[in-house]
Amino acid sequence: MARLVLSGDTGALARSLSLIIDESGEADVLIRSFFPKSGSAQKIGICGPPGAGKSTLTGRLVALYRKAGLKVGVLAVDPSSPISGGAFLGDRLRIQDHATDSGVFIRSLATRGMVGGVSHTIFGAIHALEAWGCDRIVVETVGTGQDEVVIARVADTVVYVTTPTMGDEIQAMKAGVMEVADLFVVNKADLSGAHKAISDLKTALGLGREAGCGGWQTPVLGISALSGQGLPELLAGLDEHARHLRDSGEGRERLKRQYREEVSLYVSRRVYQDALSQMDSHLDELVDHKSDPPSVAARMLRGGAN
Ligand SMILES: Nc1nc2c(ncn2[C@@H]2O[C@H](COP(=O)(O)OP(=O)(O)OP(=O)(O)O)[C@@H](O)[C@H]2O)c(=O)[nH]1
Ligand SMILES: [Mg+2]
Repeated sequence: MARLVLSGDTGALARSLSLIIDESGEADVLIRSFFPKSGSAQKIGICGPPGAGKSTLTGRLVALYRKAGLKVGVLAVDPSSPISGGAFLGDRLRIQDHATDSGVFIRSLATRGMVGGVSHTIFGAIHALEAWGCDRIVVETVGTGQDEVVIARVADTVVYVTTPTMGDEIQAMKAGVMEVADLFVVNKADLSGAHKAISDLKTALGLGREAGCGGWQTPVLGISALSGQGLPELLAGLDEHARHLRDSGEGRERLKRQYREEVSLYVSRRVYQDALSQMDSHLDELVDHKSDPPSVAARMLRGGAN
Protein backbone atom coordinates (compact mmCIF):
# COMPACT_ATOMS: atom_id res chain seq x y z
CA MET A 1 0.00 0.00 0.00
CA ALA A 2 2.88 2.38 0.78
CA ARG A 3 4.09 2.00 -2.82
CA LEU A 4 0.68 2.97 -4.13
CA VAL A 5 0.67 6.09 -1.96
CA LEU A 6 4.15 6.99 -3.22
CA SER A 7 2.86 6.66 -6.78
CA GLY A 8 0.09 9.17 -5.99
CA ASP A 9 -2.86 6.81 -5.47
CA THR A 10 -5.57 8.71 -3.59
CA GLY A 11 -7.49 5.66 -2.36
CA ALA A 12 -4.32 4.19 -0.84
CA LEU A 13 -3.61 7.54 0.82
CA ALA A 14 -7.09 7.58 2.38
CA ARG A 15 -6.63 4.03 3.72
CA SER A 16 -3.13 4.79 5.01
CA LEU A 17 -4.31 7.90 6.79
CA SER A 18 -7.03 5.94 8.54
CA LEU A 19 -4.53 3.30 9.68
CA ILE A 20 -2.16 6.00 10.95
CA ILE A 21 -4.81 8.06 12.69
CA ASP A 22 -6.32 4.97 14.32
CA GLU A 23 -2.83 3.94 15.47
CA SER A 24 -3.26 0.54 13.87
CA GLY A 25 -0.45 -2.01 13.93
CA GLU A 26 0.50 -1.20 10.33
CA ALA A 27 1.05 2.50 11.01
CA ASP A 28 4.74 2.23 11.89
CA VAL A 29 5.56 0.23 8.76
CA LEU A 30 3.75 2.75 6.58
CA ILE A 31 5.50 5.70 8.20
CA ARG A 32 8.89 4.08 7.68
CA SER A 33 8.16 3.78 3.96
CA PHE A 34 6.87 7.34 3.76
CA PHE A 35 9.62 8.99 5.75
CA PRO A 36 12.15 9.48 2.90
CA LYS A 37 9.74 12.10 1.53
CA SER A 38 9.52 13.96 4.85
CA GLY A 39 10.36 17.62 4.60
CA SER A 40 9.35 17.92 0.94
CA ALA A 41 6.19 20.02 1.49
CA GLN A 42 5.78 23.44 3.04
CA LYS A 43 3.55 22.86 6.05
CA ILE A 44 1.45 25.93 6.66
CA GLY A 45 -0.30 26.23 10.02
CA ILE A 46 -3.39 28.44 10.06
CA CYS A 47 -4.47 29.44 13.54
CA GLY A 48 -6.52 32.15 15.17
CA PRO A 49 -9.70 32.62 17.14
CA PRO A 50 -12.99 30.88 16.25
CA GLY A 51 -14.77 32.51 13.35
CA ALA A 52 -11.78 34.53 12.12
CA GLY A 53 -12.14 32.94 8.68
CA LYS A 54 -9.50 30.20 8.83
CA SER A 55 -11.55 27.67 6.87
CA THR A 56 -12.58 30.23 4.26
CA LEU A 57 -8.93 31.19 3.87
CA THR A 58 -7.86 27.55 3.69
CA GLY A 59 -10.35 27.00 0.86
CA ARG A 60 -8.92 30.01 -0.97
CA LEU A 61 -5.34 28.86 -0.54
CA VAL A 62 -6.22 25.41 -1.84
CA ALA A 63 -7.84 26.93 -4.93
CA LEU A 64 -4.85 29.19 -5.61
CA TYR A 65 -2.29 26.44 -5.13
CA ARG A 66 -4.27 24.13 -7.40
CA LYS A 67 -4.35 26.86 -10.03
CA ALA A 68 -0.57 27.02 -9.77
CA GLY A 69 -0.42 23.27 -10.40
CA LEU A 70 0.60 22.35 -6.86
CA LYS A 71 -0.66 19.34 -4.95
CA VAL A 72 -2.24 20.25 -1.61
CA GLY A 73 -3.15 18.43 1.59
CA VAL A 74 -5.42 19.90 4.25
CA LEU A 75 -5.53 18.68 7.82
CA ALA A 76 -8.21 20.23 9.98
CA VAL A 77 -7.47 19.79 13.63
CA ASP A 78 -10.76 19.83 15.41
CA PRO A 79 -10.24 20.06 19.13
CA SER A 80 -13.81 19.49 20.21
CA SER A 81 -15.71 17.11 18.05
CA PRO A 82 -15.09 13.82 16.28
CA ILE A 83 -14.76 13.75 12.51
CA SER A 84 -18.48 13.42 11.93
CA GLY A 85 -19.28 16.14 14.51
CA GLY A 86 -20.97 19.43 13.85
CA ALA A 87 -18.06 21.82 14.08
CA PHE A 88 -16.18 20.41 11.15
CA LEU A 89 -19.20 19.62 9.04
CA GLY A 90 -19.63 23.27 8.17
CA ASP A 91 -15.98 23.54 7.26
CA ARG A 92 -16.18 20.49 5.10
CA LEU A 93 -19.09 21.94 3.18
CA ARG A 94 -17.12 25.10 2.59
CA ILE A 95 -14.08 23.36 1.19
CA GLN A 96 -15.86 20.56 -0.58
CA ASP A 97 -15.53 22.39 -3.89
CA HIS A 98 -12.20 20.63 -4.05
CA ALA A 99 -13.43 17.21 -3.03
CA THR A 100 -13.46 15.81 -6.54
CA ASP A 101 -10.08 17.29 -7.45
CA SER A 102 -7.38 14.59 -7.46
CA GLY A 103 -4.68 17.08 -6.49
CA VAL A 104 -6.24 17.88 -3.12
CA PHE A 105 -6.69 15.72 -0.08
CA ILE A 106 -8.66 16.91 2.95
CA ARG A 107 -8.88 15.13 6.29
CA SER A 108 -10.00 16.19 9.73
CA LEU A 109 -8.27 14.96 12.84
CA ALA A 110 -10.05 14.58 16.12
CA THR A 111 -7.66 15.37 18.91
CA ARG A 112 -8.80 12.92 21.57
CA GLY A 113 -8.27 15.31 24.40
CA MET A 114 -4.57 15.78 23.80
CA VAL A 115 -3.25 18.91 25.46
CA GLY A 116 -2.89 21.59 22.82
CA GLY A 117 -4.84 19.55 20.32
CA VAL A 118 -1.93 17.69 18.78
CA SER A 119 -1.29 13.97 19.00
CA HIS A 120 1.67 12.24 17.41
CA THR A 121 -0.59 10.90 14.69
CA ILE A 122 -0.69 14.30 13.00
CA PHE A 123 2.98 13.82 12.12
CA GLY A 124 2.18 10.44 10.60
CA ALA A 125 -0.62 12.03 8.59
CA ILE A 126 1.85 14.63 7.30
CA HIS A 127 4.34 11.91 6.31
CA ALA A 128 1.56 10.20 4.33
CA LEU A 129 0.58 13.42 2.55
CA GLU A 130 4.19 14.17 1.66
CA ALA A 131 4.65 10.63 0.34
CA TRP A 132 1.54 11.12 -1.81
CA GLY A 133 3.31 14.14 -3.33
CA CYS A 134 1.92 17.21 -1.61
CA ASP A 135 3.78 20.45 -2.26
CA ARG A 136 1.83 22.29 0.41
CA ILE A 137 0.05 21.03 3.50
CA VAL A 138 -2.33 23.39 5.26
CA VAL A 139 -3.07 22.59 8.91
CA GLU A 140 -6.03 24.48 10.33
CA THR A 141 -6.43 24.66 14.10
CA VAL A 142 -8.75 26.64 16.30
CA GLY A 143 -6.53 28.86 18.35
CA THR A 144 -7.48 29.03 21.95
CA GLY A 145 -4.77 29.71 24.47
CA GLN A 146 -1.79 27.46 23.96
CA ASP A 147 -2.88 25.85 20.69
CA GLU A 148 -1.12 28.41 18.56
CA VAL A 149 2.15 27.61 20.24
CA VAL A 150 1.67 23.92 19.63
CA ILE A 151 0.99 24.39 15.92
CA ALA A 152 4.47 25.90 15.66
CA ARG A 153 5.87 22.49 16.53
CA VAL A 154 4.09 20.97 13.54
CA ALA A 155 4.23 23.67 10.86
CA ASP A 156 7.08 25.32 8.96
CA THR A 157 5.15 28.53 8.48
CA VAL A 158 2.58 29.77 10.98
CA VAL A 159 -0.16 32.16 9.87
CA TYR A 160 -2.18 33.85 12.59
CA VAL A 161 -5.59 35.01 11.39
CA THR A 162 -7.42 37.77 13.18
CA THR A 163 -10.13 40.27 12.18
CA PRO A 164 -10.80 44.00 12.55
CA THR A 165 -13.40 43.32 15.22
CA MET A 166 -10.88 41.57 17.40
CA GLY A 167 -8.92 44.63 18.41
CA ASP A 168 -9.15 43.86 22.10
CA GLU A 169 -7.91 40.42 21.43
CA ILE A 170 -4.78 41.89 19.83
CA GLN A 171 -4.18 43.91 22.97
CA ALA A 172 -4.50 40.83 25.09
CA MET A 173 -2.64 38.56 22.72
CA LYS A 174 -0.22 36.34 24.51
CA ALA A 175 3.46 36.89 23.91
CA GLY A 176 3.65 33.27 22.79
CA VAL A 177 1.43 33.95 19.80
CA MET A 178 3.51 36.94 18.78
CA GLU A 179 6.59 34.77 18.78
CA VAL A 180 5.28 31.81 16.82
CA ALA A 181 3.43 33.63 14.05
CA ASP A 182 5.46 34.08 10.85
CA LEU A 183 2.72 36.02 9.09
CA PHE A 184 -0.19 37.94 10.57
CA VAL A 185 -3.36 38.21 8.57
CA VAL A 186 -6.15 40.65 9.34
CA ASN A 187 -9.02 38.91 7.57
CA LYS A 188 -12.38 40.48 6.76
CA ALA A 189 -10.59 43.61 5.58
CA ASP A 190 -13.84 44.32 3.74
CA LEU A 191 -15.24 45.33 7.15
CA SER A 192 -14.40 48.68 8.72
CA GLY A 193 -11.53 49.02 11.12
CA ALA A 194 -9.05 46.91 9.18
CA HIS A 195 -6.47 49.71 8.88
CA LYS A 196 -6.49 50.31 12.60
CA ALA A 197 -6.21 46.61 13.35
CA ILE A 198 -3.25 46.32 10.98
CA SER A 199 -1.42 49.29 12.46
CA ASP A 200 -2.15 48.14 16.03
CA LEU A 201 -0.67 44.77 15.20
CA LYS A 202 2.38 46.30 13.57
CA THR A 203 2.94 48.44 16.64
CA ALA A 204 2.55 45.45 18.94
CA LEU A 205 4.99 43.48 16.79
CA GLY A 206 7.51 46.28 16.74
CA LEU A 207 7.42 46.50 20.50
CA GLY A 208 7.40 42.77 21.03
CA ARG A 209 10.33 41.59 18.96
CA GLU A 210 12.60 44.23 17.57
CA ALA A 211 15.21 41.88 16.19
CA GLY A 212 12.81 39.60 14.35
CA CYS A 213 13.35 35.87 14.06
CA GLY A 214 16.56 35.11 12.17
CA GLY A 215 16.18 38.18 9.97
CA TRP A 216 12.55 37.51 9.07
CA GLN A 217 10.31 40.57 9.20
CA THR A 218 6.86 39.32 10.19
CA PRO A 219 4.43 40.86 7.70
CA VAL A 220 0.94 42.03 8.68
CA LEU A 221 -1.41 41.64 5.72
CA GLY A 222 -4.97 42.81 5.29
CA ILE A 223 -7.04 40.32 3.30
CA SER A 224 -10.59 39.31 2.62
CA ALA A 225 -10.89 35.56 2.31
CA LEU A 226 -14.43 36.14 1.14
CA SER A 227 -13.65 38.48 -1.77
CA GLY A 228 -10.11 37.34 -2.48
CA GLN A 229 -8.60 40.75 -1.75
CA GLY A 230 -4.97 40.58 -0.62
CA LEU A 231 -4.57 36.89 -1.39
CA PRO A 232 -1.82 37.26 -4.02
CA GLU A 233 0.23 39.16 -1.43
CA LEU A 234 -0.39 36.45 1.14
CA LEU A 235 0.66 33.77 -1.34
CA ALA A 236 3.83 35.71 -2.11
CA GLY A 237 4.51 36.09 1.62
CA LEU A 238 4.13 32.34 2.15
CA ASP A 239 6.55 31.58 -0.70
CA GLU A 240 8.98 34.14 0.61
CA HIS A 241 8.89 32.54 4.04
CA ALA A 242 9.61 29.13 2.50
CA ARG A 243 12.64 30.70 0.76
CA HIS A 244 13.75 32.32 3.99
CA LEU A 245 13.54 28.96 5.78
CA ARG A 246 15.69 27.35 3.09
CA ASP A 247 18.28 30.10 2.80
CA SER A 248 18.75 30.88 6.49
CA GLY A 249 18.97 27.31 7.76
CA GLU A 250 15.94 27.99 9.94
CA GLY A 251 13.98 25.38 7.96
CA ARG A 252 16.38 22.68 9.11
CA GLU A 253 16.04 23.83 12.72
CA ARG A 254 12.25 23.71 12.45
CA LEU A 255 12.35 20.21 11.01
CA LYS A 256 14.46 19.16 13.99
CA ARG A 257 11.88 20.71 16.31
CA GLN A 258 9.11 18.84 14.51
CA TYR A 259 10.91 15.50 14.74
CA ARG A 260 11.68 16.11 18.40
CA GLU A 261 7.98 16.72 19.02
CA GLU A 262 6.91 13.69 17.00
CA VAL A 263 9.29 11.32 18.72
CA SER A 264 8.58 12.64 22.20
CA LEU A 265 4.80 12.45 21.73
CA TYR A 266 5.22 8.93 20.40
CA VAL A 267 7.42 7.87 23.29
CA SER A 268 5.21 9.39 25.96
CA ARG A 269 2.14 7.72 24.53
CA ARG A 270 3.87 4.35 24.36
CA VAL A 271 5.32 4.59 27.85
CA TYR A 272 1.97 5.66 29.22
CA GLN A 273 0.09 2.86 27.46
CA ASP A 274 2.61 0.20 28.49
CA ALA A 275 2.70 1.36 32.07
CA LEU A 276 -1.05 1.65 32.42
CA SER A 277 -1.65 -1.78 30.93
CA GLN A 278 -0.03 -3.24 34.07
CA MET A 279 -1.97 -1.01 36.42
CA ASP A 280 -4.77 -3.41 37.35
CA SER A 281 -2.39 -6.06 38.60
CA HIS A 282 -1.08 -3.62 41.20
CA LEU A 283 -4.31 -2.29 42.64
CA ASP A 284 -4.85 -5.09 45.14
CA GLU A 285 -1.35 -4.52 46.54
CA LEU A 286 -2.23 -0.92 47.14
CA VAL A 287 -5.57 -1.63 48.78
CA ASP A 288 -3.85 -4.20 51.03
CA HIS A 289 -1.03 -1.71 51.76
CA LYS A 290 1.56 -4.18 50.53
CA SER A 291 3.06 -1.43 48.43
CA ASP A 292 2.60 2.29 47.91
CA PRO A 293 1.87 4.47 44.86
CA PRO A 294 5.45 5.76 44.26
CA SER A 295 6.85 2.23 44.37
CA VAL A 296 4.16 0.90 42.05
CA ALA A 297 4.75 3.81 39.67
CA ALA A 298 8.49 3.20 39.67
CA ARG A 299 7.97 -0.48 38.87
CA MET A 300 5.53 0.31 36.07
CA LEU A 301 8.03 2.72 34.53
CA ARG A 302 10.71 0.03 34.63
CA GLY A 303 8.23 -2.22 32.82
CA GLY A 304 8.61 -4.96 35.41
CA ALA A 305 5.64 -6.96 36.62
CA ASN A 306 6.82 -6.87 40.22
N1 LIG B 1 -17.02 39.78 5.81
C1 LIG B 1 -16.23 38.75 5.74
N2 LIG B 1 -16.61 37.57 6.28
C2 LIG B 1 -15.77 36.53 6.20
C3 LIG B 1 -14.52 36.61 5.57
N3 LIG B 1 -13.91 35.42 5.67
C4 LIG B 1 -14.74 34.60 6.33
N4 LIG B 1 -15.89 35.26 6.65
C5 LIG B 1 -17.05 34.72 7.35
O1 LIG B 1 -16.74 34.47 8.70
C6 LIG B 1 -17.43 33.32 9.17
C7 LIG B 1 -16.44 32.34 9.77
O2 LIG B 1 -15.60 31.86 8.76
P1 LIG B 1 -14.81 30.50 8.89
O3 LIG B 1 -13.95 30.37 7.68
O4 LIG B 1 -15.70 29.37 9.21
O5 LIG B 1 -13.94 30.82 10.17
P2 LIG B 1 -13.02 29.82 11.01
O6 LIG B 1 -11.93 30.64 11.56
O7 LIG B 1 -12.65 28.64 10.18
O8 LIG B 1 -13.99 29.36 12.16
P3 LIG B 1 -13.79 28.12 13.16
O9 LIG B 1 -13.24 26.96 12.39
O10 LIG B 1 -15.15 27.89 13.70
O11 LIG B 1 -12.84 28.61 14.20
C8 LIG B 1 -18.18 32.77 7.99
O12 LIG B 1 -19.51 33.20 8.07
C9 LIG B 1 -17.47 33.36 6.79
O13 LIG B 1 -18.30 33.52 5.68
C10 LIG B 1 -14.14 37.87 4.99
O14 LIG B 1 -13.06 38.06 4.43
N5 LIG B 1 -15.04 38.89 5.12
MG1 LIG C 1 -12.80 26.54 10.58
